[in-house]
Amino acid sequence: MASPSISLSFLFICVLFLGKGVHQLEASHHIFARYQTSPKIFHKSLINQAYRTGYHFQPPKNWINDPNGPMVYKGIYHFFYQYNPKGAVWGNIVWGHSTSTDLVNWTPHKPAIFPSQQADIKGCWSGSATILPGGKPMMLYTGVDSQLRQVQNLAMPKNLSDPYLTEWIKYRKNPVMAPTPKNKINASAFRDPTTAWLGPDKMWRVLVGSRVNKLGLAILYKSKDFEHWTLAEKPLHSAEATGIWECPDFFPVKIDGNKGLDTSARGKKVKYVLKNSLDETKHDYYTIGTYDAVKDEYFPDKGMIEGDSGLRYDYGKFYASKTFFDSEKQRRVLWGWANESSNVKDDVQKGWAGVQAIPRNVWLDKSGKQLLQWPIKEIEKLRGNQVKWPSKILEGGSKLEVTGVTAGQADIEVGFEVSHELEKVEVLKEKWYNPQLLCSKKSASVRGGLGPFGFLTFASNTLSEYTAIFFRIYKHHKKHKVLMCSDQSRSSLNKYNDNTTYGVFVDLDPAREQLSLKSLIDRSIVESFSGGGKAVITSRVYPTQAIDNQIKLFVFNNGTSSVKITYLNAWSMKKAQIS
Ligand code: DQQ
Repeated sequence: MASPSISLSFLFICVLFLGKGVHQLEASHHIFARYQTSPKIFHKSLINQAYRTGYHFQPPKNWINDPNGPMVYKGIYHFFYQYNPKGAVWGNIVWGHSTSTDLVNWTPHKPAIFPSQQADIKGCWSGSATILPGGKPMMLYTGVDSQLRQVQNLAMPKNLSDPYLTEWIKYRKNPVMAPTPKNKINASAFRDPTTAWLGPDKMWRVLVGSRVNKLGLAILYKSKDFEHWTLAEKPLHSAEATGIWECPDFFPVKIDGNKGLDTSARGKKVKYVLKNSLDETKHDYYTIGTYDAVKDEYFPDKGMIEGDSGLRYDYGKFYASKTFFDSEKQRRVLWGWANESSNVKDDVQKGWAGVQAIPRNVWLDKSGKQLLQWPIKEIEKLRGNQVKWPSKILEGGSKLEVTGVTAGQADIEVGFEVSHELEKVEVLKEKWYNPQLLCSKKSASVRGGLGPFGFLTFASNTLSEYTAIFFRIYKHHKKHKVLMCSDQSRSSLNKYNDNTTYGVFVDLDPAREQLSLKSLIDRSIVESFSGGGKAVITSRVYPTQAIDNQIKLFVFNNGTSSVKITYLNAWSMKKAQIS
């Protein structure tokens, strides 16, 4: 029988030959030609808009997408992002740049990387930072060259004594990785280099996302000096029927505890995470597995699912994410882009599009079967007015308003106990195995045995609008299944938004543990964490009546059984200094 490495390299060579190497932009990078000019809107009117967020990262105006090259340098956090300086739609892409001392408040700088060489003249796309031994940061990023080929380039700070690193220079000999007739890499699907890591042979390794037909690939390159890169014999990993892998991310996690690890860390108590962003569905999925640093192969653990129905960081709007190791606080921090759900015309009119989700700590759950995520601790410094409820019963068919906090800009955490009512749960039928479908059919207004119960966020006075974040409990093969939903069917009376409802089954046992739910609410975004970070759903919503001080927040239970609220803490969230 052929060894796995031989069969994989054979597969790689075969699939490269099958690739067509078309030199054109892929469909997702749609250019809205008539919107590539700055909107004639004054900054002040931009800032006071109802949907502009108060504490989520966004620049003063225009379009943003993927997080790029996050890192910490001399105690300063750097955040770069895909930015269109000319409009509120995708195009003219440069690297915007901001710095921070706390990942909450940000100082904007001029764009760090913009088209200036033959190798990036048609766009400076996504990439990652690597801190070399000795502390020098290096950026590897995708350039779209004069022939519209995607190539990988190198940029470095001009002045290392400036902690804000406002000037960036490019390697004279860019590109450092390119599609050639010999390597047969698909020139329109070759992008988004990861943070590089050092192998046991002291060689750097980096992944670049790609595809051959529908086979997603993490192409591997190696280098001794970070300047000269050689294509490895085979990709680190590939998976059928996933389409192009954008923005791959590959990093080690400890099997015990929530401390982060440097990307080059190895050891017995270490597992690996490979995350890929699927262009076809705009979902970030990941697997957990082992990495053979000698053979340079990654093996997902048994039971891990590749592709769209696999594990996801977020089951809502969250894409092109990237982690970095925060050496100041020994944690791994995840950034992800939450695109708008409004239509292009509305985006152009408001003069901006896209926000970044609140950075999250990520670490391995003690089951070893999934990651956990939690908003970085620093965000709590924006907490203002607090409301605290004693434990209470929430009868079936009732709701309680959470007053005393700014409902449109808040942080709310609740614990629910349901063990006393578990005999009332409904049986999960086979046709409902798809959680997103189940959430959209059984919206918050559909009464169940146990659930729906949770929050009504962005609720209007008359409940003509609300975004419901809730649980429903089912019985399935003698076990319980906990469904978490973000129901957007009633989010806005404006029907021109994408009101997709999201859902996921959360690995919780309601017989033994309480069900926790936390939402970070911020004017047009709600990020909800259940089970201490086991499942996360981010939604973008644009109510027409529930805006500014008209927004209300409720805890509700629309099931026929009661649930017990064991604790409720809510805070108004202050505005962060961002733009
Ligand atoms: N966005 C970038 C690409 C990346 C895509 C272009 C993912 O580098 O593949 O703006 O959103």
